[in-house]
Amino acid sequence: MNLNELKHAGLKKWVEEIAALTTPDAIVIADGSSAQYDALIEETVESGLSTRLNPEKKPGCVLFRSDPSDVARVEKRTYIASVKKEDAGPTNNWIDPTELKATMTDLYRGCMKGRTMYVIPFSMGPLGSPISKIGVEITDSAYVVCNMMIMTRVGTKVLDLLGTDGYYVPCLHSVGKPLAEGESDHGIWPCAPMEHKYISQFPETREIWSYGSGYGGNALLGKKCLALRIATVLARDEGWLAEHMLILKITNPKGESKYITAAFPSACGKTNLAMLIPTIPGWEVHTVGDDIAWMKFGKDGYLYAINPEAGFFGVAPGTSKDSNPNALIAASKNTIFTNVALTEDKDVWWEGIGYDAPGKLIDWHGNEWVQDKGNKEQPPAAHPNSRFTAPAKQAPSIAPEWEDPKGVPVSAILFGGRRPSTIPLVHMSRDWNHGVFLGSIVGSEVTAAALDVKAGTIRRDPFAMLPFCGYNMGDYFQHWINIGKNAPVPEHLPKIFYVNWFRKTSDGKWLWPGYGENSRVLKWVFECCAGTAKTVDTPIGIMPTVDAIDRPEGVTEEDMKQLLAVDVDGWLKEVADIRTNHYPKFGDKLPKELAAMLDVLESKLKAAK
Ligand code: OXD
Ligand code: MN
Repeated sequence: MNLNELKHAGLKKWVEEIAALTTPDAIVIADGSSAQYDALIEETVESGLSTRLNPEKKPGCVLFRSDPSDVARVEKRTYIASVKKEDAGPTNNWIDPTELKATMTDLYRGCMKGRTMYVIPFSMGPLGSPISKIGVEITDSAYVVCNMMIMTRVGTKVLDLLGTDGYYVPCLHSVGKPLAEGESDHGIWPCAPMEHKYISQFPETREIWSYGSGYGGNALLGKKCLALRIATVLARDEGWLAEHMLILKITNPKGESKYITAAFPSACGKTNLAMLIPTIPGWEVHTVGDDIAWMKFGKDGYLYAINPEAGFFGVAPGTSKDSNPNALIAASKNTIFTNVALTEDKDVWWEGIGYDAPGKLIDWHGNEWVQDKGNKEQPPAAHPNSRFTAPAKQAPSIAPEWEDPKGVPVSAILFGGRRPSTIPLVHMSRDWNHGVFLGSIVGSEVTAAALDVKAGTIRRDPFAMLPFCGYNMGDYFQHWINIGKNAPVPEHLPKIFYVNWFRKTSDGKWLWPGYGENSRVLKWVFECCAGTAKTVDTPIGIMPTVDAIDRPEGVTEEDMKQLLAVDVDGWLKEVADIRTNHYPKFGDKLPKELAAMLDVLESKLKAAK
């Protein structure tokens, strides 16, 4: 398909304008066919940009390596360029949109020289769902095109839906490295220096401009940029929720199912929870999505969720037969691996895969690497944020209804993070506003998914949306309060929970085994929704009685008491931190309902002392 076949005049004009600015050697429209995907992958293999994996062990799979500086999202270079600074709020970087566009236009000038420009029409969400949205990404990266073909629904079917004048979100991307005559990419994908990287969202005009990075979260613009940052703005204006949440279905032995969404900061095990294999006999978990949920009220007053994505962009290290066999199977064919290690027989390996490195590897830098088991200082063979991009339908756990255009009705919403102390294994909010309060105070130990935050410290990450909210976070809190206020059937609103799988003893040992054993907590959540759970009212919310959750092997009654204790002093410190460091950031945008909730929590804790 060529440019002249584009029926949408506005789209054709935009593509022509960008081509005039960026001066690519050729323009290709992504038609979504497997022939085109295969040809593009083959080109990257032939040019040395990717390595084809052993077809016996990993059929249809390739490995890409990035520039060592281009391995994660860059929050410092991510901008919400609203007209007024206040509308970006205290948690986002802001640049005046006119100034930012001028700077970026200069960078884009001639930036695709020597490269092909790809035009990718894509749908976030099942084609034609009333909750889905269409975007068009222009990019000069074949890696991006192939990843988008897995992560979203791409091609001519989307153009057909768009018709001659349909609405789409324009998404512009360049790796920011033109090629001179005869020059090539030297086996790693190219990128621009840090000071030239920009991941920009323009919320008023609903545009995305990304420059200088090829990394997924910065370059696959349907994901974090559209499905979260721009979608939060659309959701605010249209009365729905765009959230950093997995969606799972849990089924009890009687065959009754409930849908649960869960928001955890990056790299806190969302993919593992979404694909969990329950350890409780007779219970089942199925996956609807592992990263993003879009939720809208249905006519019956329930919140219905869709997964806007079509694939998993999962963190590889730590993924093993024990931790997540479903992910391993999903990524066993037709998968793009990024920055993992390569074995001699052209298979992949990473730290935490569940077995020792087989012989001599090529690490994520492209150098020889032999495991030195006694050496704790040995740099990893796979980058800690190395990834697999796998089609969602390949997960054995995928729910048959995962692409249902009307979505699935949500019974429970979980919030959580990595908190070694204070926060109990699980508690439930008293009502919607209390649940919004719990979402607003989420905090987590920092991990490797973002480049520019210090690992090991705890940062507040409200709703796990800190890097993903496209407008003022105080207004976003208010939007959540308003969703509760305007619920067509208040008793059909999901119940809200706060979970913490990451409690440690004072000598640093895990108190809770996590993974499949988390099904025991999900069972209690299910029972709360069904009205059959054993509960106790506490100063922090509604909690399970100590015998309400079946204990996994190795967890003693004493451990369980600790996991479910209300640490009054710890919570009072939490309250003080929220009062002095967290909530003041939002100034007069902080909803009064949340300020009141903090006062109530403090007085309940003081009364319990
Ligand atoms: C992700 C992230 O990659 O949250 O999903 O960083
Ligand atoms: Mn994520």
